[in-house]
Amino acid sequence: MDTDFFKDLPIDSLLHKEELRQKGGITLIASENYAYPQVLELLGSVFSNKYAEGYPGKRYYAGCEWVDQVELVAQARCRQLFKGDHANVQPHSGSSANMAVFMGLLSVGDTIMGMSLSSGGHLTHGHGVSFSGKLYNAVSYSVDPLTHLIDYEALERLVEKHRPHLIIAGASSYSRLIDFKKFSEIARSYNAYLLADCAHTAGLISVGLHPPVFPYADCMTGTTHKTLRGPRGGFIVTQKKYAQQIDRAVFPLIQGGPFMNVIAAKAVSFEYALQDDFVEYQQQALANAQAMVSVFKGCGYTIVSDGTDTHLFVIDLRNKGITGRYAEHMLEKVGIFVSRSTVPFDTEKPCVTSGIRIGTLAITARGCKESQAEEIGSLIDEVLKGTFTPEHYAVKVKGIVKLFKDF
Ligand code: DSN
Repeated sequence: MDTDFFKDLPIDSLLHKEELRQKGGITLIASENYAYPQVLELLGSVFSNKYAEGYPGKRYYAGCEWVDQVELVAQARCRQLFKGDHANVQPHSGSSANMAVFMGLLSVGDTIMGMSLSSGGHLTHGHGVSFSGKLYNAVSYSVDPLTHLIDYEALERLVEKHRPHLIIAGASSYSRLIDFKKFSEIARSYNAYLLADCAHTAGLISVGLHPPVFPYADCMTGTTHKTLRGPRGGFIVTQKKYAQQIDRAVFPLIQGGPFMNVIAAKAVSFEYALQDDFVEYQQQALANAQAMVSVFKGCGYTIVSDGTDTHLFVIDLRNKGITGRYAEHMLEKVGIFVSRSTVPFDTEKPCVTSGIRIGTLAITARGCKESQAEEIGSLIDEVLKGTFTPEHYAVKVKGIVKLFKDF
């Protein structure tokens, strides 16, 4: 086959359609963002061709001179960003980063304690369908039933009862700040490790809009494709004393060859996050989320925890008589993309749910300010009321998107 002229027509056409979908719609999926152009370029670069099992200076392949330097730069920037002693930038995802921490610090069968899925936790925080619930004895803590906030006293009572070896502080759909200092005081009192899962909050933490992880946690995990606008991937930052255990857990215990193209792209996203103006992007994402929350409250929606301190929030739709799955579907039909989400103590199945999670990272990357965020909030309310046809609302979506920056 002549690779110069080969064009895979079905895939090429799907790529084109996906690009149109992303450009023509309003993405409010809290875990998605538009990667920087340099990130996309590096993902398709020759770094993708290189095998580099091992770590800089200790590889199992020849020809790693340049990728070694790439990884060292990525590690240094990651350490600087989160003020930790040691960084591992090889995890393929946030889930693998969490797995490496468990495998590095614990023995199979040990007790872990994380936030329950319906309160906002992640599958890897001990859910029964994930390795975390299958290999470890998982106990969950929930948020307070009235405030939907973490109740640190209740958490401590649970820790006292179950004596976990590791506590996870962090979430996928908890919209409030997490007090890592308080978590660490509890963890220290009961001789437990503290893992801060900052998959969603990494960018906010890096600019000081969220309380810091270090020196409180033993390990921090994160992802680069959400607040950091980098490639799809994970990373771990640890205190020095765990460096070797964590590195060995990532490779060779759970992963093989690192994705050097992704690591190069991670390095670029870390560098962007180290720039002075990165704080403005994070502040705008936060302001947009808060502006939308005000609109939804004005339209009679219930917001889990009554607001947000981050780029995301969850709407409890039970008083509107619709499920999260229905809302997600109605919005998708008009070109607005959100994800259904459980709400605290949800009685619906995780595939149905009683809520939707909304995040403002992607619209902020496209230049959206508070007034547009409010307009989008009002439009979502109209779509969910369903007075007019989806076509009617799709035209309104196009009108909003026309004012967005390209990406
Ligand atoms: N699935 C991601 C999210 O949507 O939050 C977390 O891994």
